[in-house]
Amino acid sequence: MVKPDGVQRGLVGEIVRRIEARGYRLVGMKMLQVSTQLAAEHYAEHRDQPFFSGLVEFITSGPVVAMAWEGPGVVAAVRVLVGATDPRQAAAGTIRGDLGAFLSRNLVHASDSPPAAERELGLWFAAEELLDYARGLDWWSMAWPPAGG
Ligand code: FUP
Repeated sequence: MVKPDGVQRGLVGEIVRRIEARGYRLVGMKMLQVSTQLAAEHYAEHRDQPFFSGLVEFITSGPVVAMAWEGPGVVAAVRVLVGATDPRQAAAGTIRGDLGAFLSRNLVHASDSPPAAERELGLWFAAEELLDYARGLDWWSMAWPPAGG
């Protein structure tokens, strides 16, 4: 997801480009104004944290762009592309390391495990909003990897 700071800063295209260029397939995408209820469900694991109310306030402060990406190893690979939670600690070359500002304005959210991705896709998308299709590119970028690759 591109968070409100990414939308406000005009970085939606740059963020999509980086994941797309990595070879993964975009299978769902929408812009929405997040409700307090969806924000609270999404961040349920942080409910008892002191930063929870600020997190909900931020994520509901303006439109976000929610995305679903598909391909082998996509969850772990996108976490690598995104970088460490705090942009000041994130490696150069990552989305947060190159473009992020600070911890509570870190541009993007990415699911941290396949089960989390399943849960979050269920929260953010209706089944019919996730598309099943193939691209010619997939043979080169993500399907049939060579042994060990
Ligand atoms: P990440 O999975 O990298 O997005 O990070 P977390 O799920 O651990 O945290 C979710 C969001 O909470 C972060 F994007 C930023 C915010 N956060 C704070 O504002 N303060 C903290 O101390 C930790 C996280």
